[in-house]
Amino acid sequence: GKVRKPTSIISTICDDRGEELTYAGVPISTICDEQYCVGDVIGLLWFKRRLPEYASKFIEMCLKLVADHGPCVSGAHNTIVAARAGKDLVSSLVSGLLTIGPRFGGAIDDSARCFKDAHDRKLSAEQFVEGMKQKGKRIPGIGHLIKSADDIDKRVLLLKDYAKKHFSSSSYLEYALEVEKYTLQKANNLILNVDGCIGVLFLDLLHSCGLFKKEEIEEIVNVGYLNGFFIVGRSIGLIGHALDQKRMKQPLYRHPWEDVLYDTTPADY
Ligand code: Q5B
Repeated sequence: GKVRKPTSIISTICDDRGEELTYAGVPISTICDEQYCVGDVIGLLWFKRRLPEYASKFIEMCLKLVADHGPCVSGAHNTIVAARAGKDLVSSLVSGLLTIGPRFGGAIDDSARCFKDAHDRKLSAEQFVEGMKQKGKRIPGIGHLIKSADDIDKRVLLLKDYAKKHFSSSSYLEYALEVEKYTLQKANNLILNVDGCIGVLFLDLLHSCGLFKKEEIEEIVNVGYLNGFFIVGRSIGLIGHALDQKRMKQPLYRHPWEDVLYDTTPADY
């Protein structure tokens, strides 16, 4: 019989060989005719299935809410500096994207992992928080540089409200809110932040929508899909910042001397 030559690449999300491109088996004409939204397309290309409308809308809500948070955050700052150094759009964009990580915007996957583990092991909020402290680790998804219990992050409120209206279970969110109650006793800014809220709400969505087996949820959390929402969403704002600087023909940026503490005392080894 015929012997199939082993291929160098396996791809399971889209097929461009036929007359019409398909995303997870759905032709792009259907995607346009039936007005799939960007959340639906993410459902097909990341999760390989059609998500229910409320789930696709939730993804879009995450993208919209993280699209920008002003010029002062790490990502926008880097993008602005790169654009003002004359770099092209893609270089300015990636310069900002590369700041996304455990402290800034990229805490969604780790917060889902940590809260899932603590919730599933039925740790109390105190056991979880103090356990992380003993390990010398910060809780991903907790804390914010400018938002606090007195200056509530509207994005988090909107996400929580959406889940309350549309999700059939919010057990991970409720657990995270217990943790927040505990951390707020330590400091006013140790809130459940936007990364943490997206992380735990996505756990609730995956568990309650009835489309994912337990092993699939484990895989999604372990592989790390969820920072993708911040990366895609914030790209919209970072591109905006790069174009803004170019439109205004802003000159090369140089940080002012007076904002640097020059302490050049030789190290005392
Ligand atoms: N402490 C966010 O730190 C920040 C603690 C904690 C336990 C924690 C910090 C943190 C986890 C990472 C995370 C996502 C660096 C944030 C985002 C998107 C954004 C950004 C924007 C946007 C802030 C003071 C005391 C110390 C610490 C303790 C702090 N965090 N303990 N778990 N998580 N969070 N990142 O305020 O006893 O004095 O030593 O790493 O979730 O990135 O808008 O800016 O849209 O762009 O500088 O919203 O929380 O706190 O370092 O002065 O610490 O609090 O151990 O205790 P801060 P520090 P002690 S959302």
